[in-house]
Amino acid sequence: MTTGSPRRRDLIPSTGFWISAPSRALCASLLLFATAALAAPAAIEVESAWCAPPPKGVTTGACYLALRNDGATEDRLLGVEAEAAGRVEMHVTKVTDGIGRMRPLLDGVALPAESVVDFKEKGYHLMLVGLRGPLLEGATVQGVLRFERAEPRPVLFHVERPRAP
Ligand SMILES: [Cu+2]
Repeated sequence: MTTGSPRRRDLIPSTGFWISAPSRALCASLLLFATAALAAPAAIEVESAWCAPPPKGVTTGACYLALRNDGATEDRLLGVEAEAAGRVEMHVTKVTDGIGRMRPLLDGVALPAESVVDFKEKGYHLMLVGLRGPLLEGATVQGVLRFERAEPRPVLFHVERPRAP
């Protein structure tokens, strides 16, 4: 569960050094650099990433992750790649009349500013389509997450049985 996940901020190391008069101009330009760095799109942090082991012989697999956007700007998960599968789709499952149906999220998944999007809680999942081998419990799946703003980042999914809700 992700109850009470810490809203940890990335640490910005302070530079506590004395400033002599001739270096003030240099310092001012360093300050400009620091401001530009802060204005860049914040990295999206992966809080958990796991795949459920599919039944034997099934060539698709469902994976889940929780993504934390600490930035002040909304971002969007646009795509996922994984070597273990031919392609990775983003799906949402909706239960109507007791039957769960999933449909693709063609526009990706919005990651609002300063919040966590937990796929499991929202009925979202990543669908590994065309698995190249069995997804066995205890194994890991390497992938890459692509965003609208943030840089692409690697992700490691752990194959494990779903935890009790
Ligand atoms: Cu699906």
